[in-house]
Amino acid sequence: GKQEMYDKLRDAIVNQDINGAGPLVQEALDAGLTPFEIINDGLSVGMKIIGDRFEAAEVYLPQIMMSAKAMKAAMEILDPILAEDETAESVGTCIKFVQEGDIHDIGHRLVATMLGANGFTVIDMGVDVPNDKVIEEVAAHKGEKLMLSGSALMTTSMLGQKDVMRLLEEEGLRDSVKVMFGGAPVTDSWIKEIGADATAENAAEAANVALELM
Ligand code: HCB
Repeated sequence: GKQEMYDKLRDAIVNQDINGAGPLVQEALDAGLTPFEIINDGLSVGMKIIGDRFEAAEVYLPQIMMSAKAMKAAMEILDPILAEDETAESVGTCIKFVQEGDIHDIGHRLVATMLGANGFTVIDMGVDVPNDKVIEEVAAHKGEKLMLSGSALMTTSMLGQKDVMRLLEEEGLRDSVKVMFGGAPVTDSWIKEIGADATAENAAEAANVALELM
């Protein structure tokens, strides 16, 4: 059944099955699972487990990197399918980036994929993006239905989010854009403190929150 397939997908990430992840995703699609189910109930569960094990010092960086590669291989199958699903009419533009000093891009990519699949036109600025570049991009899209989604996975890089908010105010851009920040260290109280609009626990929730904000 479905749960069995979810477990296999989860294990492909946990067990760093770089060669097997892609074919397994194809098998899941052929069995009728949706890309959303594959990501939310399978792959992401595996990534969460590997993250927790890393924090408990049960696995080390090389293993994490292999899990990340397996995740990438899986998403290479899903990304084009999710892109096809995009509705003709865009619900808004989303500028998506990872904070300067931070190269963690797995969650960032998942959120970008989900937003794209939910009708957003996503501008993916990638990782390690300096704040002045982010502000420039926001300014370039002023007047559009606009959303900014930033990720930070480290407590250090998260501090840069506060600066983004300050710069938006200074440049008179705050009212032109909705701001959603995420990443493991980001909390509701942090969002309140820096004056952003929202956060989300995972990619599926991020899409819902983003749609509500628009
Ligand atoms: Co990295 N790393 N890492 N790492 N890494 C973390 C983040 C630590 C927490 C692990 C730890 O030490 N406990 C830690 C940060 C400590 C801290 O500051 N509190 C850390 C560190 C320190 C480092 C290095 C410095 C190396 C080291 O340990 N010495 C180095 C940093 C390099 C740099 O950025 N300059 C480093 C490197 C790596 C890699 C390369 C091995 C690998 C990244 C591979 C890649 O991304 N391509 C990696 C990984 C994988 C992790 C952990 C294990 C998992 C992160 C992850 O991918 N999670 C992580 C531990 C952890 O987080 N538990 C560890 C899975 C995704 C799906 O979740 O939270 O990213 P997510 O995203 C979610 C969610 O947050 C939300 O939706 C996403 C999808 O569901 N979301 C948003 C995310 N962005 C959003 C934006 C929105 O608008 C809304 C929602």
